[in-house]
Amino acid sequence: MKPVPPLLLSITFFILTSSCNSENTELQSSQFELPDSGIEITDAWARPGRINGVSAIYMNVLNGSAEPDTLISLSSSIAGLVELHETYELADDMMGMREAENPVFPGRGVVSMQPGGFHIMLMQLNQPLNVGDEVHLVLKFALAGDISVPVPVQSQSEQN
Ligand SMILES: [Cu+2]
Repeated sequence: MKPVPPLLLSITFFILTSSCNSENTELQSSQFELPDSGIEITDAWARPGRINGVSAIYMNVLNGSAEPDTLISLSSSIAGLVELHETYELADDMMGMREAENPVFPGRGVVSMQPGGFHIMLMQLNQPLNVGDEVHLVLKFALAGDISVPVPVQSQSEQN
């Protein structure tokens, strides 16, 4: 992975610290209705972004299979680079982010991507993302295969 330019980091610090929710990246599966098998995505949304800039996608990933599944790759036609990121605490309440080292989704479990936790990072946007637009994202899992998700662009204030 190439070094992240400082501008990107400063934007992201703003994004990540604007809502801190880092505790519930992995939720009790009893709060969700798991599919009988395979992976289901719910409540996906993307932040607005500028051309050549960055955005982030949040969602719940429900794994209905008894087996853990691994995310192999991510792609979207609107971004040059798409990565699964995790956030971590730097010094003095600053949050950093990095590519998730071990993108495993537990069997019969839910991983909730939310601001301040896991997120799907869109970089090198080739078009602006405005509220009301839709992003098409493809997640490739080792077991579940390709999952194509339409992701609405929303403002943070729509999320409650
Ligand atoms: Cu990120």
